[in-house]
Amino acid sequence: MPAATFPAHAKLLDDFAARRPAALARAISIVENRRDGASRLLASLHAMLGRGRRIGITGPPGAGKSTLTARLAEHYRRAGLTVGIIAVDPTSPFTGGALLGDRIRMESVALDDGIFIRSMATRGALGGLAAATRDVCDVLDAFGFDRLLVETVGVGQSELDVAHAADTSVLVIVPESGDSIQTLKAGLMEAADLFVVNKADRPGADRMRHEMKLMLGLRMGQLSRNVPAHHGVDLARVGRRARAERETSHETSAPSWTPPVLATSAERGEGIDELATALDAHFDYLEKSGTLLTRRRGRLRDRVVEGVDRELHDRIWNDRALSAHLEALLPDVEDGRMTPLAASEELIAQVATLLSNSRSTNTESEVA
Ligand SMILES: Nc1nc2c(ncn2[C@@H]2O[C@H](COP(=O)(O)OP(=O)(O)OP(=O)(O)O)[C@@H](O)[C@H]2O)c(=O)[nH]1
Ligand SMILES: [Mg+2]
Repeated sequence: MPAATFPAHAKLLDDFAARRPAALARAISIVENRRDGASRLLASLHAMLGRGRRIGITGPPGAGKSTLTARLAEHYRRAGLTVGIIAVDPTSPFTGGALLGDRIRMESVALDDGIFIRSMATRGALGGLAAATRDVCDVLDAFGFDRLLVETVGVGQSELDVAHAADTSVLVIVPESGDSIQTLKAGLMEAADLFVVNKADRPGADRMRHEMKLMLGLRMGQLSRNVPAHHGVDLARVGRRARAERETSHETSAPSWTPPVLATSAERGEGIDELATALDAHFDYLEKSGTLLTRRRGRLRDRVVEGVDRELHDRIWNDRALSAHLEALLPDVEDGRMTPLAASEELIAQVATLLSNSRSTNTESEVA
């Protein structure tokens, strides 16, 4: 089914195609706030996706993620690349930190339309933030940004979701992170492709880096057998990682990736070139190993499933007869004459009829 353009968006899409910054900002607002036509707007942009490299930058509060992101953005701008930045639920506002606050504005990059920055607040709904972030990322990608940097604070499930939406995930820690490293959500460690010990100008950075490598080796070492050494940026053998759930296994001749542990001092701008080189090397690995395709396909699969779940849920629970049936069954469930499961089954039997009758009645509504 071709995506019908929301009439009000015809001009917006023209302006967007002409790369007008105002159109970008408007498209993002529509998508982020799930305004009318948001799904169709995204659908119109779908064919333009896939150019931008998505880089997730996550880590504990105050680790210097924004500063690092700003430095990386500067690096990319110097290389002639455009950069879209999304800061998810920052504890300190993006503009308040070193980013774009002073330094970048000083260098008049703020007026540079090769950089776009958006801060996003946490959505109420579970999983909503990750979805909104991904959609805004799509808009930036469609607009043509070469690099998409997504900063998330914290080390919990929503960060994990955001990490999974990136091509490359960077976990930023600081020399003081010591104990908190032990409590990092296990999945976050496995989801990270690169580790950065920032604030390397502070004491303990080398030790932290060493411990990090050691821990990676422990966690991933046993998975490393028969995997050839990576020729890239990593200087140490820190063990191999498996992403069984995200990637297919490759023959031993396929390129492999050892997550490097880098050191940066974002404030001083040290280690940024090395980080950018490591990011390039990782993307190179993703392409050559076929992992980019499997990762992106996995993300698309998730979205299709999500769409089915949402659509089914809406169709079912928007049906008055079904809701009435549910209410009618409740007294029996209350009195113990019927189990909740039996009631569910009775409703499901009705859902089957409902779905076969309601086919194609929804083409005019918001279907992603
Ligand atoms: N010493 C030192 N301080 C740094 C470095 N990088 C950042 N900082 C400082 O650390 C503080 C936090 O930096 P941010 O970049 O805002 O950190 P963040 O991780 O984005 O913070 P949240 O988004 O609030 O979680 C600021 O005062 C920075 O100036 C560094 O390399 N060395
Ligand atoms: Mg920040």
